[in-house]
Amino acid sequence: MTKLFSTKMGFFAIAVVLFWIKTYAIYKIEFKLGVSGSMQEFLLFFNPLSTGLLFLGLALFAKGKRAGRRIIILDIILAFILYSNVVYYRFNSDFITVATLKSTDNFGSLGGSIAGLMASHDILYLLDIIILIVLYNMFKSNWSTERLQLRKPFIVLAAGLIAFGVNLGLAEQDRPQLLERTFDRNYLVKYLGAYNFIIYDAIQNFQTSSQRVLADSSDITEVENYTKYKYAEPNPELFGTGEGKNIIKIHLESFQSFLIDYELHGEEVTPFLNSLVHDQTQDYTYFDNFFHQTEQGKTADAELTTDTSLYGLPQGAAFVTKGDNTYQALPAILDQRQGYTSAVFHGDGKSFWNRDEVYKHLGVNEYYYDRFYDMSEENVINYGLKDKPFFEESIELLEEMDQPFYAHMMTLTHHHPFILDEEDASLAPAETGNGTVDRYFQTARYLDEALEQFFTDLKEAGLYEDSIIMIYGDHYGISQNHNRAMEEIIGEEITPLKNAELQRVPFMIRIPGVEGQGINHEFSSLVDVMPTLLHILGIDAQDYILFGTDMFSEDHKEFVPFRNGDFVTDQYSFVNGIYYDNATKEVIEEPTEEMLEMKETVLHELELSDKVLNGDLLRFYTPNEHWEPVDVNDYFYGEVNSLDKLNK
Ligand code: GP9
Ligand code: MN
Repeated sequence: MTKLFSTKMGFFAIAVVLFWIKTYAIYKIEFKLGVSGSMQEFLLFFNPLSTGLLFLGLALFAKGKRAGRRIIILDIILAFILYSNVVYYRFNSDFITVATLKSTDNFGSLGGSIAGLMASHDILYLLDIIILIVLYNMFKSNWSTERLQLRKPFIVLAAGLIAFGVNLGLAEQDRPQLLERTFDRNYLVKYLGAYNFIIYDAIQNFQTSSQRVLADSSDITEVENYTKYKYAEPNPELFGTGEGKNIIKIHLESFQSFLIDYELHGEEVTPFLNSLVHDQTQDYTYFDNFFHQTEQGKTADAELTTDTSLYGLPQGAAFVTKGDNTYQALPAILDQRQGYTSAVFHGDGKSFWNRDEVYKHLGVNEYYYDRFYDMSEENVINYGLKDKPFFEESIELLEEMDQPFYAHMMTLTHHHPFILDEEDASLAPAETGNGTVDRYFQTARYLDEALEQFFTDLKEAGLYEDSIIMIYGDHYGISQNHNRAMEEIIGEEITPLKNAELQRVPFMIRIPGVEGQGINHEFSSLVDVMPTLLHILGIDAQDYILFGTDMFSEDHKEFVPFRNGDFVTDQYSFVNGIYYDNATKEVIEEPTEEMLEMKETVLHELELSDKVLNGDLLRFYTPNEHWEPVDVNDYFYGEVNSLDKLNK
């Protein structure tokens, strides 16, 4: 033993092992990372190793005893960083990011109670450093004053890089596109570790800031000219009909329109939703040519687009990479113009898709996430809370809200890989032999049942009759990887055009006191939701930078850009560089001038939307005299605080 400690490399090895054990212990004790499966468990254990080798290894370049001292100093710095996260997490259930450091309120909200967040057992987190200091003092006299042979520190760093490479490779295998799409800070920490997350976050922040710095106030003019030109006048019959009404916006996870009226084993899959579509007495208008436009940000893109009428980005989720931007979103506008209180309800962790940060920028007043719900084992499946308990428990929260409210209910169970507990399945799976596709119908049925119950509860609570009810599907659930099975389901070959057609998601709306139109065939999309709703509430959409247009307007523009530049119109579609006739499904060999122009318009529109997000251009724009920039310090999402408010 003495011999081992007495060498510098021995001391270094002990420092790495202690660092490794401590970091892993802190992960297990302090953070709720949602680790499931042996691979994730292994990666959680494995990920501190590369950090230990790479960072502590830097000290090995120093001469003599100094190397030992540097190991200790670096270890203290790493410990300080991790411990700051521990304290922050105890209050915020989230990790520190550059964005949170920039917004002082995140620390202000600790209310000087950092000391209160420290626990007596925390002293144990210093144990490794104390051990190192003791060992250093015992053995430093044995160390030569020379530098190590240069090869040794390089070998250590190379080993650190290899460990990191293996870590990243396995993480990407378990969670493809982890770095590209980000998902959740919890995921990055779980897979790559708290330290690598900091580096990742810093790089991402740097990229975002540099794009932002290059933009200036003249850039918004081009965008404003375009959106003002595209703007569609409100439909006078509907303008203002919903003013001051509560709005209940229901997000149907992964729900594609082909499910509507689909029959499996001779049964309707979603009888309740079908009844809203077909029963004229229920006063719904169902848009059967409505499309999603999401990309990698999936749910987050759908949320962004419906609340801001901007497109998601071609890569990553704007909710994450542009979470710190200025937005002029529905929740803030409705609050400022008509005194609405907004809330999002979702049975998943609060930081997924960076919601706990970006919602502040959208002006969301209340955010009810997993901690507000009973997350006991029988209530949870897949990503989080099952839809039935989700809706059941949300009613109580809804009843307590100040009115008028804008409530966004986000379902979750009908999400890939579409799993249900046996007792929740009331429909047998399909029989294509492709598990994902076969189960898709079962979770859709479960969602349909949950929704039906929710409507009954809303009626009982007196919240249904006089509320605007808006229902939309966020994006596809069945990707092109399942084309073979899907062909069996729809009884048709899935051509590129058919695949574009399958990107239809439902959109339906009921305005109290206004007769529903039944089925409306207008070609429309997520980007149109915000201007439509603004007009229903009697707020002219013209002042705002919105890429969509009012779906009820005579001038509504019937083209739907997809995020990759493809698009569909009411007459023809452009997919993978080819124009198709919607009616005949034939390729259009010689596209007209108008068709070619439409392609340019779509690309231009997407480019302008990207400019808004990348340059954070809305910070330069004042829509009208009603607009007050959102101050993120006015918003706080936490169990304690919000429950207190509720109790009051
Ligand atoms: C996660 C949930 C699903 O909270 O909203 O997101 P998705 O994977 O659909 O983007
Ligand atoms: Mn989704």
